[in-house]
Amino acid sequence: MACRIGPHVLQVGPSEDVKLMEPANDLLGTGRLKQRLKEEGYLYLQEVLPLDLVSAARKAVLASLEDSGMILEGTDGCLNPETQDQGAVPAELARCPEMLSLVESESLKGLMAEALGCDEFDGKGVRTLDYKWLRAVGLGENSGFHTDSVYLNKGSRQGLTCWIPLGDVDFQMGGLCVVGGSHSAQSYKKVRETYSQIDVDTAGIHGTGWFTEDVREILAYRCPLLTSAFQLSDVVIFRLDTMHGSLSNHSDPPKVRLSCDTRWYAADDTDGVDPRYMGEKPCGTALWWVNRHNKDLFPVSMEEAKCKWGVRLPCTSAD
Ligand SMILES: O=C(O)CCC(=O)C(=O)O
Repeated sequence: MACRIGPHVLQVGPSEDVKLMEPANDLLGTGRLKQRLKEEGYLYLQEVLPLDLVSAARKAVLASLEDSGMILEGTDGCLNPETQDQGAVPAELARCPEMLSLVESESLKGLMAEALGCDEFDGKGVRTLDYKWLRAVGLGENSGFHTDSVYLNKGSRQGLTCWIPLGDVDFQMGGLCVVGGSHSAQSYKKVRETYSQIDVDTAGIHGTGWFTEDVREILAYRCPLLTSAFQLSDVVIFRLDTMHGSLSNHSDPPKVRLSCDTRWYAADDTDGVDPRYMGEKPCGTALWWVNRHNKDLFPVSMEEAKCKWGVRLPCTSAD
């Protein structure tokens, strides 16, 4: 079995560079999810969301993308080859009624309360950011490797991301890929102490905020890349300091990969949540986002920053 990350083809298997995520369903209801997160940096939970809610959210998003011309009508997500900007989704779509019914559902709140180690596994124990990161990933696209802390650094560091595939996502379509143990491995210590502490708004670094798009650089840290073929109603929950990215979408025929990243905190976390993502129309890191390639405002490159931090591996020299 093979997958792609950028230009690189990688094999998936127990003794390959990319391995399969270990489901944690056996721990549900035992009060041990938080401990597993601490040990592994992620939780893969299969078929835990109500199917009707995920299907309705997928349907609503697809209908909107059909209207916008990104998707061909009646094809369950086949990309329109004539659309240039394949990944663009309007921010409001992430908060349409069908999406909110899913991403703010009681079942998801209960799950996140359990993952955060709240006393009661219900919605009262948790807070979620109002902003939702809905992704429509087009052909050839993927997310580079990063920790979510760099985008969420103005709130508690104990928050969690819950990644929700809005549809089945196989290795060709390319889903989430976490770097197992990156939240605690010695090899990532310096990265955690430097890169993961920045805030993209204020770090002065141009580009995407991704640590690297080059999977070879990640492999050099000797932590396993973990992914799965995901199914509608699965989730992956991970820490703000867990390095992750995604496999490239090389589906054939080309289909959109839909997913939504949601962020969660314990309601009694006194460090609070990042205020940039709260409210009716949260600005998030929009100021950085629109100017992120402006080198007058953000003069430093990620490669220069990595050299300064002493985390640039010899194998990543220009080639
Ligand atoms: O879905 C992706 O491509 C990346 C997801 C991600 O970066 C996240 O959930 O924080």
